[in-house]
Amino acid sequence: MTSPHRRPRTVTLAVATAAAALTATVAASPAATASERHCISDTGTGQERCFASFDEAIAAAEEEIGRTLEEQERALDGGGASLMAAGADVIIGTYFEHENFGGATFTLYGDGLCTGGDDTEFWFTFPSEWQNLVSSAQPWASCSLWLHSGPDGTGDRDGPYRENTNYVGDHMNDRAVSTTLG
Ligand SMILES: [Ca+2]
Repeated sequence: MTSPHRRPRTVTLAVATAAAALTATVAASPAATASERHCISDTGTGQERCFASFDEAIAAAEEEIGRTLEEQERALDGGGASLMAAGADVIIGTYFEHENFGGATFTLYGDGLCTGGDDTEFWFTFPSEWQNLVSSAQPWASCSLWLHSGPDGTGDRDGPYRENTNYVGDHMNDRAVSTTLG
């Protein structure tokens, strides 16, 4: 045991400094927390738009694909043949910040009519502010969703999430950097 009193003192100072830094950050940008963001992105272009509510985000995604979620669901119930023939865009899935579909949301849309099998048909790397955040997921169309700890579908993965998943599981919770779709 050499100088038992030094270490705890150092730790206390570090914590105090971190707390001060956190206070300063919060004071500087009170409205910019990730939990207030509801974003949509095109899988092809990666172009992202964000809104204040999930409803607004979904409405914008519906406008992008030219069809409401309800209409999409009806088309998919019929086997999706009409969508596939038209080369239509679909709303693919939503990724949530918290368990039970809570917090900030990130919704993907694009020409992603998947077979729902085990093969990866395409991947998408989340924008940096959406990485290491996802805790629940909801597929809207025919794609199975996987989550990966690395970019471009690399690293550890978990899935497939084929149904509404209120918790992605301990393996990939708050670790996803990219998603693959199949
Ligand atoms: Ca989370």
